[in-house]
Amino acid sequence: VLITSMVWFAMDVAVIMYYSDCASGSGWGCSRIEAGTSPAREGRADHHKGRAIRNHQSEHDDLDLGGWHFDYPHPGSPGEMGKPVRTPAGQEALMKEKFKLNQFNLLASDSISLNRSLPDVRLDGCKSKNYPPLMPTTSIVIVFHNEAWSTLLRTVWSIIQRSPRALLQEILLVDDASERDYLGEELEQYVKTLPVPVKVLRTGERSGLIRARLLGAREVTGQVITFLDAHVECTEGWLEPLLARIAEDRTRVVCPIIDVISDETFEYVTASDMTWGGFNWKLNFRWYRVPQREMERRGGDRTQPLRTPTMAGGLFAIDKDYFEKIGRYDEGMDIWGGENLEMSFRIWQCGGQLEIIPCSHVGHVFRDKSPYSFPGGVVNVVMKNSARVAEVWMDEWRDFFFEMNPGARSVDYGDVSERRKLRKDLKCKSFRWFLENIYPESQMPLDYYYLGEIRNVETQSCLDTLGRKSGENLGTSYCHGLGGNQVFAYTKRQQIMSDDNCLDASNPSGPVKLVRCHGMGGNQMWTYNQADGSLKHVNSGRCLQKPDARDVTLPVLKPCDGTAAQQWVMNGSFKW
Ligand code: LR7
Ligand code: MN
Repeated sequence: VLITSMVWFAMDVAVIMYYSDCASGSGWGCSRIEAGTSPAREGRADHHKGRAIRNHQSEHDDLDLGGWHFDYPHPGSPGEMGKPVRTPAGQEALMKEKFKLNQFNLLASDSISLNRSLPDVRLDGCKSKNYPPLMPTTSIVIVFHNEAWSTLLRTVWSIIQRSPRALLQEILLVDDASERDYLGEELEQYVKTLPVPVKVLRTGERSGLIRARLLGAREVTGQVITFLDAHVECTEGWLEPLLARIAEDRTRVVCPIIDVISDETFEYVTASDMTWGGFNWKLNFRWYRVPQREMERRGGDRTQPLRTPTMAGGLFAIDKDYFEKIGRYDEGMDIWGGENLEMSFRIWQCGGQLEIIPCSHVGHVFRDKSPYSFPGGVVNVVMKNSARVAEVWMDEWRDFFFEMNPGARSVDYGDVSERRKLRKDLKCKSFRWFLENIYPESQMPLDYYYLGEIRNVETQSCLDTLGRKSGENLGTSYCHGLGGNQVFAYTKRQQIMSDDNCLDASNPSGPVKLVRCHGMGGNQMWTYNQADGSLKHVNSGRCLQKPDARDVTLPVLKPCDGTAAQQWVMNGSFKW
């Protein structure tokens, strides 16, 4: 073991030195790898300067870049060091047209070299960390549907450039039935010229990212599977801290900090290390600020792993055997969505740990819209996947999802008995355990009396957030019975919640507002009297009343008088 680990160590150091040498511009001259098109297509094979030219350290087999050599960073080339790319004057129309292909600025992406340089964005404390000499190897699985050439290959090149060769077993590209010619034979030829093993696998028919990843995972020969989206860029030192956490404990599932690559300019922008993953009542994944208690658990050290309730889903590493043991993915999920929450809940509830590793940074092209089709319709697909998550993992808290999306009740979400069996076989803990121990800050209250619409007896209108945000006024409107903005929970802590927000009145004669729930009582405490239907604001002693003539959508606080205007019905199952 000692000998092996020494060899490993030596290789790592050599590899890391090699790459940082290149990054600092010293050593060998390096050529820029053109982005927009594959060398094969445009006959630019000159970037591949012949296999005979090997690098200075060619005696180390693991350092052989197969004849590729870099001029690095590439002076004068767009986007170097993660800088934004400006669209040249006169190209705006073309830019707009090409944007539609992938919902990002393809013109910009195509102008940036495939092996562009990036800043080292890590905290200083990360740069001096020592990692175990013996670490598992990883296979990287990247699934894609109609991905652009330049973003896909820049993903691959960023891995090649910035991963210690000894740790990188292979890259598996899983094509999920793309309809673009260059992703066919041409891609297969291109990857053969790369200095690391890259395989192209194909699903044959559109199976969605979840089943495409399952296909990739089956072919993995490394000890760890690292999943990445197909439009990312890995930065200096991204891989070692991920694998180190798994080397210590194979039940850890680890994510990098996901930085932002602008969909407009391809600028590399670092994301906050103070956010983690949560979810709302609709079961959308959302970023939230890391609470103080987690900062304290880490002793205020921002380089320490963060125990996140959920993950975004696209970028994470997991031990291969653990992936199998914990139930891979839910094969019943289609196209996109939900699988990230499913895996997050499953990991925590079944004894694993989910972490964000702040020393690992990978950029991702975030976009506003999805560029591809969703066979079956985007709403149905995502609702189906989320319904499966709710049904299998969330126990009674599944009601939050179904109240918000009454339509999901009639979606055919298929058979979940296998997944429920998995939960039982693995002796997984309850969703209550998850909320109590992992995510006490969750928007889903632990104990609540009521969940549903709140209707005024006189007007027969319902309280409605009208889709407003924190800090804005509460509204009312015609009761539509469609959930969403008319769903409220009355909690054991006497809050009236709607997703992230609570009804809050800081001024007894002012409007009732929606404010982020703080859980400290105060202006967010209400007493509901089931017998007379009154909703009393505790601090002011006033009662919630239907809107008056001045603003017909704005409920008001008035001295309690027991009239129908102050009577509210919480209809349905009221749990006292
Ligand atoms: O049918 C499909 N087949 C595919 O192969 C649909 C998609 N895909 C591929 C696609 O080409 C891409 O490489 O799957 C990958 C993810 O799809 P994106 O990039 O269109 O979606 P996204 O970035 O919004 O996806 C986020 O949420 C998804 C929920 O299913 C997945 O978990 C993605 O991996 C996830 N991406 C990230 O976590 C990156 C950070 C985004 C955030 C927050
Ligand atoms: Mn993505």
